This record gives sequence, structure tokens and C-alpha cells, in this order.
Amino acid sequence: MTIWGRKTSSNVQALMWCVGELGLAYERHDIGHKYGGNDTPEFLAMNPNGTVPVLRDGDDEPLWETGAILRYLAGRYADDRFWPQDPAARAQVDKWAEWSKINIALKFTAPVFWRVVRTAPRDRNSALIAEALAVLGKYLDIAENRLAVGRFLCGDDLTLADIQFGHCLYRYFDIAIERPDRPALRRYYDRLAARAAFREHVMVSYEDLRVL
Ligand SMILES: N[C@@H](CCC(=O)N[C@@H](CS)C(=O)NCC(=O)O)C(=O)O
Repeated sequence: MTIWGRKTSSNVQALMWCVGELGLAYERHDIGHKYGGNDTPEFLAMNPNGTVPVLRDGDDEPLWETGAILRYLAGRYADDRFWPQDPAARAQVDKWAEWSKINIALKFTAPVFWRVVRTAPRDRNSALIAEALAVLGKYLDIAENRLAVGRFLCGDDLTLADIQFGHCLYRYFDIAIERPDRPALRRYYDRLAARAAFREHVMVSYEDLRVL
């Protein structure tokens, strides 16, 4: 399979972590941000949004939207623990995956990460960052309660929900922000950081993105 997207993109990181966990062979091209290449007619023909990641599996039509790509990979290549076959069991995993995309990824990346790392120090608005962290914190508290009773978001096994949730945590724990004590979340993050695929694809330097 071929993947287009720079490894500093959080969405590419989610996808690559999944690919790594599933042990799939791939070829990845650096596209987006400093590499450009996402505004060419060829790229826009694959993804009219001009965003990464894009995945093409064999001769299939290219896929975009990270959530859709993850579900495709899980449906085609994962075992029942990662992405249950039974629709009711799968919906429970999907519920947490969707929740993570909407309430963690979207409420962390632009509102917090961009304002801390992708904004020059002189332009940084600490009130807005604090406000965004308070919104995010409400959802991290839900995750904290959940993770206090299970090793992963949906029980004892890593599932697709953990990919959508956990890929934000390297940056969350690494950037210069106030972090309330959430011991179960921290233990969960340490558990993820012990996984080779997470270290390779998610714990990636974001210095390229920093605005000075
Ligand atoms: N909803 C899309 C969002 C894709 C997106 O916004 N990707 C960002 C990187 S995380 C992008 O392409 N940015 C432009 C660039 O890298 O040049 C998804 O989940 O895949």
C-alpha cells in the first residue's frame, strides 16, 4: 500500500501507528507542510481537500479521512480484538474511536498544540490556551475514569479506539502546558510508549512545525 503524508502530521501518525500495529507493508511519501506536493493536480485528483494522509491499497480508489482509513485497515487486516466482527461489539469500539476524534484530537491539535507550538511566543495567547485546556480536560477526565478500570479504552486489548485517542498523547505530555494529575491516563500513555509502533510513528519530533 502507498501512503502520502509527512510523518509530523498527527493524522498521518495515527494512520502509521495503525499500520505498524497491524504489521502491514507500505511505502510512504513525505507530502504536506514543508514538503508541499499536496496542491498538485495529481494529488488533488486523489484528495480534493489537499490534506494528508491519503492511502491507496493496491489498485483501489484512494482513501482520505483518517477515521475512514483506519476503519478500512481494521476491517480488512485486523483481528477481532482490535476491530470486532460483531456489529454490536464493533460499535462499542467505534463509539470510543469517534469520541476520541471529535473530543480529543480536534480539541487538542488546533486549539492547544497549534497555539503552543505553531504560534510564535510573542503571539501566544495564554488565556485562549487555558480555555482550550479546560475544554479538553473535561474529556480527559472521562478518559481518566475509563482508564482507571481497564488497560486500554475498550478493555484489556489495544483497539482502533486507542489509535484515535492515544496518538495525541505524545504531544499532550511533551509540550509546555499545565497538566493536572491524571494517574491512569499517565500509566496508559507509558503503556503506549512501550510499544514499538507507537515510538516509531507517534513519538516523532515536532520541531519542524515550531514557529519561533
Ligand atoms: N479530517 C482530515 C484532516 C486532514 C488534515 O487536516 N491533515 C493535515 C495534517 S494533520 C494537513 O493535511 N495539513 C496540510 C499540510 O500538511 O500541508 C483527516 O482526519 O484526515
